Amino acid sequence: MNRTAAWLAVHALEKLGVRFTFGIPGVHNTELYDELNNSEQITPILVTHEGCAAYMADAVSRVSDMVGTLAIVPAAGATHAASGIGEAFLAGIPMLVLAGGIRTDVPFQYQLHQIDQHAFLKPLTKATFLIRDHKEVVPVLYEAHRIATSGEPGPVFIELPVNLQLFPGEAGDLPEPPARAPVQAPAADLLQRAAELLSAARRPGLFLGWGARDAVPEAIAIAEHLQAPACTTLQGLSVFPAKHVLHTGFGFGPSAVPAARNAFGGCDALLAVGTRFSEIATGSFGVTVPANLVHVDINPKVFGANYPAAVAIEGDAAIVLRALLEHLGRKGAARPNDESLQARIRADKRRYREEWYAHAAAGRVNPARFFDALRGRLPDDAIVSVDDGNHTYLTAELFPVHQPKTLIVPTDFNSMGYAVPAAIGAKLARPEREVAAIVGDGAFLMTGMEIVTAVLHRLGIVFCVFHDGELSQISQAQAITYQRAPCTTLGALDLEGAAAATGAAYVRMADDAAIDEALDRAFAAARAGQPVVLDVNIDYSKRTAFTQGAVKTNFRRFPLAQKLRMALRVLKRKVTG
Ligand SMILES: Cc1ncc(C[n+]2csc(CCOP(=O)(O)OP(=O)(O)O)c2C)c(N)n1
Ligand SMILES: [Mg+2]
Repeated sequence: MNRTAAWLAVHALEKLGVRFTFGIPGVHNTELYDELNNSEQITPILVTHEGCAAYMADAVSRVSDMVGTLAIVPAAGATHAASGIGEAFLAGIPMLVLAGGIRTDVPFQYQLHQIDQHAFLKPLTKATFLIRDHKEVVPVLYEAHRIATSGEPGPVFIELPVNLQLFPGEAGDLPEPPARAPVQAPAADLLQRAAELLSAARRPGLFLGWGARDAVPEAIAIAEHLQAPACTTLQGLSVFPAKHVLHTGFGFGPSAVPAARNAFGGCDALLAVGTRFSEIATGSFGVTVPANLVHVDINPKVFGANYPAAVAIEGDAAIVLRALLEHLGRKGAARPNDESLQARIRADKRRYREEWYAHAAAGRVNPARFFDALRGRLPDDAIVSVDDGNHTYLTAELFPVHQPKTLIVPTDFNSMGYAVPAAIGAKLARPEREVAAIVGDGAFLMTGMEIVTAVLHRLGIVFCVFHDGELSQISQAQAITYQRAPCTTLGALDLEGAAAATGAAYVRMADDAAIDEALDRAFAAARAGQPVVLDVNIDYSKRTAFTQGAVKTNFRRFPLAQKLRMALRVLKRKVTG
């Protein structure tokens, strides 16, 4: 079959179930865009910046069964997209990054956009491919998709030289996408040992990451069987329903919310699923992990990386947990309802909220009241994207999440600018769902103009901008450590102007009294297909449990001489200003 590589690539993407690509055309991929434009299945979405394209693609993968796909120009497109590719890489999110490539059929150097894209993207991707021949296009895209979606998922980069896109060539017979390889069953002896450890424990607990997102019923069944409290990582906030009596919240060490801190106090066996015990998940490695750690993950490299596991089980979370539940059942009946544990969790949660309500700052929006009202307006299956900053931890601690994959958040790569484009990607992938973004004003300045894309496609999303005038997550830590906060005060941001500039509606929420009416107006507009900038005059004067815990944990780990030096600096500055 004689075809251009542009045609072949679109054919393969269609076969792989892709419905959207994200990016910006340029001379190295206009041929590809012409074929995308011909496709009945795929809509190419034009973005304002390729970083946003990557965040959108990431969100598509996180909230649906599709694999988020980029169609970008080489070099400048790839470097712009790199933040979103890196986010997906460290978060285990599948992505296809399809970039044009310089001509391979001419002898010239210093071509436009000529860099070694593979060297650049190697540390941010699971694999990179340079297509050399028309025959390779379809099989390479299938292989890229297989790699992106198998094991711990991640981004895969494919460079499609422009000459192959422009000129037809012999492609041979086109294959169908290969069937997925069957997932290995976990070893029975490991399951047996894990079941022994967990059922013998006095106070077992569950720690769940994003890797457990497709194993929620199994995780619930195990928590109930053992009457074990269940906490989550930040990325995994949605993998255990906050409504459940055994749900304790984000984290379990000194940086965790009180319900989790107390419930995991004497934890003597931990079942950790789909988490790598990375820095944020562990509150800067401040957690105390019991020797009896049962660690389940699809990526064996994570075992023992930070905390030794008594039993490490490699495999798909749902399959392993299903089998583990069976082994637990053989060890004995489910434990009776632990009323006192459940009552303590309930009381701790209530007290923590009351602490937040009590911290009232006149003329500002109380974060707990804001999240109460937001949760009250959103159905459980609504999707919320979050950015990176103080608002992230407020969301983690105060916004209950009830269904898997309904809260998406940048975590280990920790890229500001995620929430606005991610909400757009999520709404495109799941138009039937309500979608909101929680974004700091600093992060909004990075990618907020992408709202023009939401307006263009009539995507009714409420972008809740926590407008405090600062890069608060950093300025709070600076205030503690340095008694001053250089370079974290933002210039004045006119959000009404930003809304007008992008074509979004604008709603201001000045204080607690305005919460209900502002949310009603914002969601009414969004339900009619109108993107909305919700300007939240948020009160940031109370610190989250996470920020307090993480600052303390890091400080404690400094060498004594450095602790003294820093403490003296703080004292001196307190006196001299
Ligand atoms: C791309 C990038 N640059 C810098 C940082 C460091 N950083 C982490 S949180 C934060 C503050 C974010 O400010 P804002 O968006 O206003 O959110 P707030 O903390 O005020 O809620 C910064 C600067 C980062 N994570 N990512
Ligand atoms: Mg801010």
